[in-house]
Amino acid sequence: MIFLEKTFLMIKPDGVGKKLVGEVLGRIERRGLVIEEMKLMRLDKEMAEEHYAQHRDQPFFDDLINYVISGAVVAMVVSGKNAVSVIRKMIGATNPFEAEPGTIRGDFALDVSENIVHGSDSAESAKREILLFFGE
Ligand code: D4T
Repeated sequence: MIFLEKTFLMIKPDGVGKKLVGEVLGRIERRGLVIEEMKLMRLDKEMAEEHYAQHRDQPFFDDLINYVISGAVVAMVVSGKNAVSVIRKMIGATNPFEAEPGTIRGDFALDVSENIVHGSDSAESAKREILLFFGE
């Protein structure tokens, strides 16, 4: 089934710090997806905890929050055919050791906590994350 859908993508502080914003945007555009909304911003602790609420009980939660508030991020809404799963495939596996070459993490990351980008894992997550970041 083909769904025309929206997803949320965030270039994390290490992606911005490594000057990979243009690289990530280029991949999204060349794939034929559309950047609907985008902003460079800094997350505060409250927003970061809300975004990662499902991981609240994980041992890596505090490190994850401190990392994601440590620098600027680029938040965006991306649309296109099956945008949620297409973006997840373009990002690659959470563990960069398992991310295939050709994926963003497979090409640019070697650390499970600092892994360049976040993409919504389902249409429901996308809706929640777009509401949190863009209020719509
Ligand atoms: P995000 O949500 O950032 O796109 O990553 P994933 O969707 O690919 O992975 P996730 O939700 O399972 O993990 C969220 C976030 O936590 C970091 N993390 C994860 C970590 O620091 N240590 C770990 O052991 C795991 C599993 C990385 C991504």
